[in-house]
Amino acid sequence: MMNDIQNIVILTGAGVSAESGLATFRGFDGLWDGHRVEDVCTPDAFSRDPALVHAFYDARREKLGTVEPNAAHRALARFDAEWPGELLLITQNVDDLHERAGSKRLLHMHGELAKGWCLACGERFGWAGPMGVGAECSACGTVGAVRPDIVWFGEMPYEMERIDDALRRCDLFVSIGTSGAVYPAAGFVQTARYCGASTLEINLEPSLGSSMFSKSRIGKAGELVPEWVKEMLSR
Ligand code: BJW
Repeated sequence: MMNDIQNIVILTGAGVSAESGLATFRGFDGLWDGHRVEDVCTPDAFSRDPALVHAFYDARREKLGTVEPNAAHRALARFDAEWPGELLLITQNVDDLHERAGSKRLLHMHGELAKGWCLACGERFGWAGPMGVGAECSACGTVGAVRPDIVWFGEMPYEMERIDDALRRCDLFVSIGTSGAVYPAAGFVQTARYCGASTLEINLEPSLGSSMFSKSRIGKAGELVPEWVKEMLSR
């Protein structure tokens, strides 16, 4: 690996939270088990059956209150605190385990379970507990127009300009715990590579885009991420 690495972009997916007890999407016993993705994760699905979609996210928000950050989240937070160069941690996860571990240079490209978005006034705000179809907007007071602040299929992920800029400027791109099945995140490795960055994948198994990474470490994030952070901070 290059010795002149300064700017780093890290992408995380559901695999980084698996050892905390949160289900991944596409694994055995995955999150959509029992739900077809088009029944819960699209704007059309929400228009068709808001109660079903709210129930799916309310259950996940409730589960979030019972789990804790794991060794991978903690190591990435330590890395954030100690890495002297530029760093951007992009998570596809809608849980709050990175921030609870202490990560600061973080963005949630697919939204957050702990936020609501009012379709009547456009405001986004923190949300704790169940949302349900009768939720009232804390900004405009409209009842029944609040949806989870989650990026569904067909919607534009958040902060794409900032992400693209960071990918083009980074010296190292690291992907952790993601299957590479969902775009645009699955294409970040190509952008970073094209712009000259080294690329590293850390995953339980080779992802769909594994061949695009210059290096790959296969195993549990809770073991491999603390090792990688230790190596990087002792360079
Ligand atoms: C471990 C581990 C351990 C387990 N340690 N590892 C045709 C071709 C190409 C693209 C498209 C297409 N048709 C439509 C599209 C676009 C579409 C898309 O990608 N569809 C695919 C199905 C093909 N994408 C979109 O619609 C996106 N928007 C968009 O493209 O806008 C237009 C645009 C244009 C130009 C620029 C930019 C944008 C929006 C995507 C929204 C995704 N939303 C979801 C659900 C909402 C959030 C939620 O409910 O939580 O986000 S989908 C779901 O997948 C969720 C995740 O964030 C995302 C990624 O999943 P992830 O994290 O990779 O989880 P898994 O389960 O797949 O993988 C876990 C991995 O961890 C596995 O590999 C395990 O092995 C590993 N693992 N334990 C280490 N202990």
